Amino acid sequence: MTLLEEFRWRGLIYDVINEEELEKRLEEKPITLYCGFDPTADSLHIGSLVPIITLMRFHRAGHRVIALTGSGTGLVGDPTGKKAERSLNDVDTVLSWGEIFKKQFSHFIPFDNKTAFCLDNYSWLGEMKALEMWRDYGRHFNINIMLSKETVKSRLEDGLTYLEFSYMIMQSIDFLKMYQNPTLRCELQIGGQDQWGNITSGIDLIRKIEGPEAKAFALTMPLILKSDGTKFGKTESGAVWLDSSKTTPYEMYQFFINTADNDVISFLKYYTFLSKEEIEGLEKQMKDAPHLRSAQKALAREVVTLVHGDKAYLQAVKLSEVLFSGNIKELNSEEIGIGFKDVPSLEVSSDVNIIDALVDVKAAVSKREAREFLKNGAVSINGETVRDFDFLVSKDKAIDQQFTVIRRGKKNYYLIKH
Ligand code: 383
Repeated sequence: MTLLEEFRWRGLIYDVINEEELEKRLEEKPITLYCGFDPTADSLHIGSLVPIITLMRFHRAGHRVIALTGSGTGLVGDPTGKKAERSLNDVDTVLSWGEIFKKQFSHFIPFDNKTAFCLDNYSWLGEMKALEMWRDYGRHFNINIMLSKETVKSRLEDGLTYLEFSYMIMQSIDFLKMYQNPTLRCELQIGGQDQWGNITSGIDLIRKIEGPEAKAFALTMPLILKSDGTKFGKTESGAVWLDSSKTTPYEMYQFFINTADNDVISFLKYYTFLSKEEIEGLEKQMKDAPHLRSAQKALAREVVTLVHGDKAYLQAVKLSEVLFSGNIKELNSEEIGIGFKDVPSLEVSSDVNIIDALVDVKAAVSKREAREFLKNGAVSINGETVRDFDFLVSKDKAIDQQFTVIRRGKKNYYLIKH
């Protein structure tokens, strides 16, 4: 399989410019390509992961990759897909988020300044004079063409500012600059399908400035859709971030382990480096024994290991098993802090009676209900069923003298912090 054939099999290609030529070009000699990411938050999220992994696939296949942090463009804000103008972030904030992005990229891509580069468009856009922008570049942009791009068209009714309108020009300048740079000679830009208008406008600019013979390519990847039509990448508590202090490895593990059967094979193709044979094997296992969820387990294992490493992955598996079985005693306080990050919790300064604790942490609506739960054996404390109405929730019995985990029924967890 050629690289593009593999991408096609993985469902990674939404659109390509000059597909045949690109196919030939990739087989001939290494190409340089880039993908841009605007620092609009203090971490990359799961939506950035497919383009990052795609850069990794190109790099592993011997091509040269550029992960471009868009601190310059991030100060403007891509109107693509946005219903209204976003609030502008200040320069220091965007630059500091950009630094975080670079750190996160380097976790995935071994930047060596020969085959892999980590650049920031602030280094050229930040210095550009307004007159240069208008005279050298602006004059190549035809308003009619700009207006016909989907991202602009869709915003005309609601109002699009001049600042946002000019975003496309900046992204085009990036492609041109990296194309012109003799050590980079970047010929291909990749991005999600939402980026098509911005990428093709860059190719037009390259042709206008470098001549009609100039060869530049575009490849877009499909937006990830779930088979049930709901948005991918969001959990009840918000986006799935790559920063482990925002989304713990355990939460990411849970996110992927809960992938629907209808989605899991395509996600394995997008998100993992598992081979066609391995993925087809998992597909067969899913058909033969769907209850084992081998495909989901493989997906969660591959992604969590890629993003957070082996140790965090193993801890996430352990947490999942313990939370399922209820053997809370197997956890230490660090694991409890991670596993129970989002459960209802209560801080106490002295020992409390179990019935009061159940009511205070909102595991029961009344003392009467709390007694009922205890009587029925529905309550366990640190993994052991408690029926005694006089049981004391105490620091002494707490895990690492810090946490008491209350479980009510099969799935409801509560945390008492001592
Ligand atoms: C900036 C300067 C460039 C090239 C690209 C950019 C960023 C681009 C953009 N991308 C999105 C982002 O930053 O806004 N204008 O959040 C997302 N990307 C990638 C992918 C995606 C896109 O970072 O589809 C999802 O992740 O292209 O929405 O010279």
